[in-house]
Amino acid sequence: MEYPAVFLKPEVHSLAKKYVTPEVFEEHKNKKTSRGYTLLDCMQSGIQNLDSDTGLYAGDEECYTAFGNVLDNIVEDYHAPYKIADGHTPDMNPDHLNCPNPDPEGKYIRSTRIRVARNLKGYGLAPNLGKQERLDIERKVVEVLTSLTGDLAGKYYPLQGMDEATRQKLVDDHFLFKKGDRFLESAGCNKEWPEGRGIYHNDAKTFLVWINEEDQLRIISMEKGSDIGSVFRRLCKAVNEIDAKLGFQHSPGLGYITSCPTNLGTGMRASVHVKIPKAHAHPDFKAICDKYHIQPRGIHGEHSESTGEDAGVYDISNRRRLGLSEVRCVQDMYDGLMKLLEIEKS
Ligand code: ADP
Ligand code: CIR
Repeated sequence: MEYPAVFLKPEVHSLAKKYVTPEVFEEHKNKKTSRGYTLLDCMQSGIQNLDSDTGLYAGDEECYTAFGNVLDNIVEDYHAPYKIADGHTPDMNPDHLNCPNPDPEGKYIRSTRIRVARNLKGYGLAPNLGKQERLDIERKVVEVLTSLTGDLAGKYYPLQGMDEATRQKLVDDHFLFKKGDRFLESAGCNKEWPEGRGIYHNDAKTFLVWINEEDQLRIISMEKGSDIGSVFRRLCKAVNEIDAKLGFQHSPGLGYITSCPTNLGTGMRASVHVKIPKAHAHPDFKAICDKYHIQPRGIHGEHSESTGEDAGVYDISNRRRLGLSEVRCVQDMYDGLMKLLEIEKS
């Protein structure tokens, strides 16, 4: 096993390159997790995508501890100033949230969405799942989801066999994931696509669960408008019920375990689609986003741009996920959003 020579190219700036030096690689290259995953396997995404920021995915929970301090270093760098020894404490109690509707007249905010990433105990993570394991996970999760009642009651729609028009409409309407991008492809997350993948949702499409995408579960609560409290309350109820029945991979220092180290902790992204052309053009836009720990994206998913009738509409979400509670993640998004709205209005 050779150190990946492409990492020596000056344009590579990933965290994987930073922490897997040739010496570090030499020290850990022959180690394997009990599911057979190596450091080189974890690094494939960064090796095949030289523009990666992180450049590494975990194939199973053990990867986070199997290769000396490599993953700890990456996690602490990305999630600075958090230290794994500090410990991560979850809080999914919606009564602890203080987010009065930021836009009751609906002038700026189109929709609100909060998702968490979760993975089941006893299985590998997406990059290192075999076909049978993936199907087992799908079956178990669907069994639990179809037992939910009230506003969480819904149906499962497997990707396999879904007609193309239905699939495309679900993607265009912001409900469904696309096939994993080149980063996920090289990490191994797209194997045997679309088998074992699918989406569960209620009739109103306000509660959705993606199965076997980048993580085994992406649990999503969303609705039109800006009632963040309502969206969070529904999410908490769903996540707590699913957790009680299935059990999620979790560790005291890393929080909920996810395949991408950037999602560790809460696995949460709380976002609004909000029209803020003026705030976005403001010279301090980036500084404000950094100060309030929020991240802007285009509204068609990560790495998309806002154009046409969507010009000026941005996806604004929390940036921090580890070392703070789920409640605090939503609060981060809210506080940053309020600041951007203040600028937009002035
Ligand atoms: P994530 O990592 O949260 O799943 P993506 O950026 O890939 O993020 O988004 C997934 C899908 O969710 C996309 O179709 C995106 O448009 C949609 N989405 C994200 N936030 C919102 C929101 N606040 N309102 C409506 N749709 C949203
Ligand atoms: C990278 O390393 O740049 C990509 N793998 C993307 C990292 C962001 N995380 C994510 O989308 N889950």
